Amino acid sequence: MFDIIGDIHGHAAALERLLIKLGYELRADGWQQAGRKVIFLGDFIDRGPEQAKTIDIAQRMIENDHALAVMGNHEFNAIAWATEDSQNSGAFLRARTQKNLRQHEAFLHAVGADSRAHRKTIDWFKELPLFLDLDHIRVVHACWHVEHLATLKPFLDRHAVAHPASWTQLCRDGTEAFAAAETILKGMEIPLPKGVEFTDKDGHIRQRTRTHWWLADDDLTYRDLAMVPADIIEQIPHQPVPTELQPGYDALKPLFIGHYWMSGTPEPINKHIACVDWSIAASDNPKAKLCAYQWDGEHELSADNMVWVER
Ligand SMILES: [Mn+2]
Repeated sequence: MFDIIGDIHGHAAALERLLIKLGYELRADGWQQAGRKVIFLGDFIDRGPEQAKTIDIAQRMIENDHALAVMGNHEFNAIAWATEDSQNSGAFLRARTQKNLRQHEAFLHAVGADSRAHRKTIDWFKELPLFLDLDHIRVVHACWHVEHLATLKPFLDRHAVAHPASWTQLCRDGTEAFAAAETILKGMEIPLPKGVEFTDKDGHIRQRTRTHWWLADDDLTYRDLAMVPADIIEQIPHQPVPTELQPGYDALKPLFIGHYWMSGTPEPINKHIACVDWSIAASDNPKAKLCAYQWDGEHELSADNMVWVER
């Protein structure tokens, strides 16, 4: 049985408290519990204070068969930051701009930029599967999108990127492979109807919105589907959304996702999907939580199985 743990972002102390709460013990070969395994949802790094330690804990659990993991968008970005673009000499797959550096510099500091430890960590990130489709549950960082998963398939071996050369394609904006990796790791974005835009909290004008991608219904409107802050939702019109922009979720197996910085009291999104990211790295939230879902084989998910610690 599995304990699915959400985005950690370098909060190793909270991770250890959560593992204890879930019944894991620290032994010579890492944290473990007979009969159970952890599944990490990705986003081990960026933002938090103990990123190297977080990686160490997860890596040892995985190596000793006490855990599985999928990749988060922060690991994907870390790979792209560290990987030279084979088609543009001197450039990297993620542009080394000031903005991208700011997002990533705590990690670079933690491992030592361009050090051996950095390279080893990136090699480990590259081995992480982009999703898991197990016998009874599914796991992906942000969005289970059947067509995008199919697009990624030729690049993968046991759900991890098979060939080093594939990173160039997966990171090339404008390709189908890039759109697929973006969507499953960062969630689905759709264009708003023609002429509709909104201003986000940073003052940027947006013509696209993140979505509650798991919803699907003939009557759904852009306002139903848009995932924007409460003070912005009124700017999104109640206009029907074309059904091809609603992947929905088939609910054949329970699905676990992270990524969405939930707040409030942890509970599943619905009977078939639980988001286990409760914003441990949100510095402005005194109730920031690291959360897990204790899965015991049930087909319908329950709020009773959400377990968490506060920062
Ligand atoms: Mn994320």
